[in-house]
Amino acid sequence: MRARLIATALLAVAYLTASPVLAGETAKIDIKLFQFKPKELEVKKGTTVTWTNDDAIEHSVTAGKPGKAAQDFDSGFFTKGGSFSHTFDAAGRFTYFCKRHPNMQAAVKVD
Ligand SMILES: [Cu+2]
Repeated sequence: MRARLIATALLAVAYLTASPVLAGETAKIDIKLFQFKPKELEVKKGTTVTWTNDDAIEHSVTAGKPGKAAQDFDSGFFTKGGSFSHTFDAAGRFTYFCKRHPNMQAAVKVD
């Protein structure tokens, strides 16, 4: 009985000290016909946004603006069916673009 109590206590400690998995919200952006849809997305802090490429051509999801990439995130090129995710932990408006098609520009606004 005592051993069982100790085992239970150890399990509880292991559970409590494990890194917490925060259930953040998720949102999706489609890349279709050389456009990010929606072009302007508003999310709460902590949201994980996933971009999925529906075009049979490679695109990237790169933070910043053409000629002035930011360091926040860069998916590299990925093609049809591929996806990329980024979690927005800070508030602000984050612009991004495709490195191959500079006219593809959009933004995520984080509240
Ligand atoms: Cu592109």
